[in-house]
Amino acid sequence: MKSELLKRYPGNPILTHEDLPYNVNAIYNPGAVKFGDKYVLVPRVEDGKRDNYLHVAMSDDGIHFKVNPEPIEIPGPEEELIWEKHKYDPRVTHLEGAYYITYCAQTMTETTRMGMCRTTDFKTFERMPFITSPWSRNCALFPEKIGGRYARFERPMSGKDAITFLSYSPDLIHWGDWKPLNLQSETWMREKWGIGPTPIKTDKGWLQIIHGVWFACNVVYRLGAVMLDLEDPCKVIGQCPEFILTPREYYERVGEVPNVVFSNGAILEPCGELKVYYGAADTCIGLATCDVDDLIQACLDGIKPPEIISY
Ligand code: M1P
Repeated sequence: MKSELLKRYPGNPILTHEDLPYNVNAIYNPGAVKFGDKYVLVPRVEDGKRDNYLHVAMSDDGIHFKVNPEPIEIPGPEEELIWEKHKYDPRVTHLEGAYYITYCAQTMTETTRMGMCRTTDFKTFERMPFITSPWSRNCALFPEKIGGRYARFERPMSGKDAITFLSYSPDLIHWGDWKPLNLQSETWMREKWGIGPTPIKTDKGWLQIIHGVWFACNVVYRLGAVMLDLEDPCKVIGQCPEFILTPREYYERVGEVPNVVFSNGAILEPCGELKVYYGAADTCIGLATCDVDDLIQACLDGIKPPEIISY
């Protein structure tokens, strides 16, 4: 590759703390989805106390967004709400006519598990049961059933066992039949990696954007991509060997957590343009795009089984 596949929107960052009418530390890591003719982002917003909330931001063109000043409310009983002092890293999936948001639900003492809610209008949100036990994060729901069951990816929080698993459910509540997703992770993503946005269906397979972490003297988060089998998404059919976006710009290098590009939201346009929304330095939101066919080809031309190491 001559350069990274994702190209930044020249007007980046597209959202910053200045886009909210009160004191906000950071706005970043948005889920993204098309809602009729509107573009919706669901960003993570850290207020002036560093408490984390999800908001809704809407746009007509996928570039200029207006953020609702009020955070998303997901009503529920007190014994459930104590599990989510903070909500962050949402993925939005359009599934069977509704929009599902999976998010990290974190207590005051930093125990994290996956929460989920459902909406049809991005105004009211219906709480669903927690869908993982504690210490799970990076959960993305597939936009359709696979083999008659709902499917998702998720990953334990960190450490050497931070392996991404695929699991299935008959009802979006009870999950099982876990299978590991094995990638070649020796180089730029050798420390750990995780699922990015909701998997994107293409006629050649599921396109999955991921983030990968390198740790030497400091941590660097980059973006990558893989192609997965349509019927068995644990089967990797190609992996782009190089990262597709790395922190280079000032707003990606400097911020709350320096040297981070992290994506949990992307939208594929009918013309084939892929819009990837990403958190930059855990501080603001950037947009980068590419032709989806170039990305798919880079995966299919890249690392293929059996070069992919199994656990
Ligand atoms: O600070 C970088 C990222 O760290 C976490 O990601 P992961 O769980 O994959 O290590 C998340 O807190 C994420 O929000 C953050 O951008």
